[in-house]
Amino acid sequence: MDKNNLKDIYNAIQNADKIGIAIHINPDGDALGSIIAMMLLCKQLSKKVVMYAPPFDNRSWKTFDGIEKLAKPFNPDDSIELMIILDCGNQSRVLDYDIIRNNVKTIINIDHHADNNKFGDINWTGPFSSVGEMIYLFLSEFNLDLSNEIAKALYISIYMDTGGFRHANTSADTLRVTANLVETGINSNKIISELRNTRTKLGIITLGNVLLKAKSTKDNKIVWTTKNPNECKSEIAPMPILREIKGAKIAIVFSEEKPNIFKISFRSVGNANVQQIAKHFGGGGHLAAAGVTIEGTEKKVVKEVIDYARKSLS
Ligand SMILES: [Mn+2]
Repeated sequence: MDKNNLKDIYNAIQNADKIGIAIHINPDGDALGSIIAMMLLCKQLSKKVVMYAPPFDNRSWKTFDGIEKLAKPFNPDDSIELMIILDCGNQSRVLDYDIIRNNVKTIINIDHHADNNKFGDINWTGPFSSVGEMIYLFLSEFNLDLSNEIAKALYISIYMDTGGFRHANTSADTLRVTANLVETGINSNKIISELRNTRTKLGIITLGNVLLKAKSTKDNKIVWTTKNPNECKSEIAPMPILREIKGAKIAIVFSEEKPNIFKISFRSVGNANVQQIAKHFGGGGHLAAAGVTIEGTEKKVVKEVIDYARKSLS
């Protein structure tokens, strides 16, 4: 780990009076946990902080209740000197990036996506499980206080981005960091329960319908399913179940969010590189988790993507 970047980040924070923190569009658990932890850290250092998040639906993030009111889209009138952008592999992930760039002197990019393009003035990127894990390392490097609130936010970051410590990005270091978080006295069992036990009966039925549509290649190495626009409105996640099909190397969910607009999620089970598949179609992400949005009929989109995924495995 290059500790120079950490020192640069720490100094930039210390030298700024008013700091903005931004996360990606459609924020996930890592983005939300990270922004809260970073906000609390900056406050510890007596900074004025403004959180920026694109408008998002907080239904799946009850545990972050209120953040959608605290965080707002960027406003140049806020006179931010330093913007810390979390969990974004490139500028297109950041709402109003160009306006931010034109109005903020220094941009810090803290991220763990393998394809991060180092868009910041100061960049700290690397193969960490989550930005939450990175913020923990930052905090411990400068002996900042690990409050229960910060520990809880970081725990959620790591838990969500490692799929509950199941994905290949769960390193020994990740678990050591997590152990330190749990040691603060946070109730990890309760946190997990709040995160996971949130299904509705209708959600379960919709999930069942989506799973009924599951298909696979003959060898089961590629498995996929589709969600129609109506099913996309329901908060269901077929991926974790789909990827558990025995022999699966790549799992794909085609979500038709609007007619003929497919948001496609790829997950690798093992060492298949799905980032490269997403990239081929103009998307991006991690080696093991990537995505892209494509326009076209279901038949055409599914065929093109599955054909290419098949080629990538051969
Ligand atoms: Mn992340």
